[in-house]
Amino acid sequence: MRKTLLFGFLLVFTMPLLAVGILPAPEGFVAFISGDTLHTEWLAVEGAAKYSVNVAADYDTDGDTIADISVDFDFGTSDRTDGYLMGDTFLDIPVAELVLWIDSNVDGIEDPGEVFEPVSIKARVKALDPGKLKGRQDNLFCAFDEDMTI
Ligand SMILES: [Ca+2]
Ligand SMILES: [Ca+2]
Repeated sequence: MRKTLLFGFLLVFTMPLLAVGILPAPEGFVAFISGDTLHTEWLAVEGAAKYSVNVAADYDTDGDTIADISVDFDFGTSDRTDGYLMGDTFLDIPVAELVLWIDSNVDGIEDPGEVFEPVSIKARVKALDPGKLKGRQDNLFCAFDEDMTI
């Protein structure tokens, strides 16, 4: 009798945990720059509601041609403004959104020498399925594609 009760207890309280699905990393990820746009696309992940594209951009802020600052950007397909669906498996990111501004004199104005275009970027994507009892969305990213020199 006691064992049965314990089993029932465990079943009820572990069900939400069992329902937590960790989505696999998307496959077939491709990223390339076309004109002023970083184009990314990948294969659909079953169960994914949307996706998050992570871009790591490197900047040369002292003109020695060697990158010295790296900045991470995240772009969600749910934030897209191109009219497509958040579950669609591509995302175009304007390279202009990857510009780094270091306001060195903190005047709120882009002074000469404060604005930097990335010298190289790389990108990756992960699938998301947020919601109640669906757990943390720290799903796996695919591997970074190769560095793209701009
Ligand atoms: Ca440098
Ligand atoms: Ca400034």
